Amino acid sequence: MSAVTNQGREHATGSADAPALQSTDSALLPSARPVQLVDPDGHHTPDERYPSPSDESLLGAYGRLVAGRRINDQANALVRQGRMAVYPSSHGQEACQVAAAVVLREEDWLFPTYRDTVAVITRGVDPLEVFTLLRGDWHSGYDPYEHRVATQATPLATQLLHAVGMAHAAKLRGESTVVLAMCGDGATSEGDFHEALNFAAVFHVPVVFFVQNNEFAISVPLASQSVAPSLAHKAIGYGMPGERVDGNDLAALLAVLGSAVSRARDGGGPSLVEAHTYRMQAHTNADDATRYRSADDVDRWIPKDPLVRMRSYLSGLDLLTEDGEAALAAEADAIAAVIRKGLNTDVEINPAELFEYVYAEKTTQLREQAEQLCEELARAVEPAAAGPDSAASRTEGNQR
Ligand SMILES: Cc1ncc(C[n+]2csc(CCOP(=O)(O)OP(=O)(O)O)c2C)c(N)n1
Ligand SMILES: [Mg+2]
Repeated sequence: MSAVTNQGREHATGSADAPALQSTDSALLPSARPVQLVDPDGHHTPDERYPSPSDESLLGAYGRLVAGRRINDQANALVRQGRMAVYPSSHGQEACQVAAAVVLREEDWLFPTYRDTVAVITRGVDPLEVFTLLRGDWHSGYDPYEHRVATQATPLATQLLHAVGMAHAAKLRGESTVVLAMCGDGATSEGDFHEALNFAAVFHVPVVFFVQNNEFAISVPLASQSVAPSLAHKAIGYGMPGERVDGNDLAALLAVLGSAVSRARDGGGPSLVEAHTYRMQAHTNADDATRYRSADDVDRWIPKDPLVRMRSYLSGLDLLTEDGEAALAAEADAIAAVIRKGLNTDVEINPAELFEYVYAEKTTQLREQAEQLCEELARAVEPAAAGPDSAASRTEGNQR
């Protein structure tokens, strides 16, 4: 007895006649070593399965890499200056960020995590709208539909299910949309990760799961998170291909993610790509990474920096001159200046907006909470008339 799934694989319904594995199954396994096209010294390391991206696309993506690093540096500075509440930096992971955005077409969708700000900006979202969220004064600073980028998700792995739903809908409508869903190594331990991958595989939807394995989930190292041979190996358990890639090699990322996206667009179904990279900085500004890892561990990753590597590679081919490099740095500085100016401009906050746009119609509890807050705010203002020692006049004094 056997049952046929929508992919045509036959499953035995009795253990006695369990089917033999198909000869193609081992093709679902990832490479023994992460795919690399440019080594840390900037030398080309060809891989017959993945042709190198064109010089033009590499140079274009390198410009985004320079901007991405500058955006991370600027955001960190703004946090220290108290202009932004929190920033999960992708310093050192910028090659993953840039590749995830540039392999997609306009009609595709990107589902990012909280750490993927550079990917969101590379996809075209206005940096100031992105940072509005991280400043903490709006629900989400950008319209997801404008550039087809879902809101950045803080709850781990929830976005993977949303991404699969989006891909499933696109398939039912007969659209050519591909969805790229990002998550971290820690998120692969979530039940939502399992549900998303299983659903995607069974319904054969056009989604690429992109795991940035930066070796930590806050303070938890990967070894305490998973003992799978690699995170990419998890794919075969769902019946989809998994691949591993050097997450600090922009060329390899463009090739591997580009191939996964094309496969999904051509009806090949979902796949999982694991990028091996490293979180060079603390989890966020609220974390002290020196409590759980040594400076030596971090230093070992400095020579693998994605930016330096691509610069050496492109300079070695005479594709990048000093003038070209200076022009890219100036463009990145201009983006940083816009971010700085925007975040140094004080905005009027209306606390009552907290309750708007949560539901089309407010629930009873939400209405009560909104009324309670408005009453409290009004009470804080009323005693102003009572004299110079009142709470309101003290508040006013503090704001000068
Ligand atoms: C469902 C859920 N559980 C726990 C948390 C708390 N939390 C926030 S970030 C994080 C670590 C995630 O690590 P990883 O997925 O590797 O992503 P990274 O921060 O390294 O990019 C945890 C446990 C959360 N945000 N959501
Ligand atoms: Mg991680």
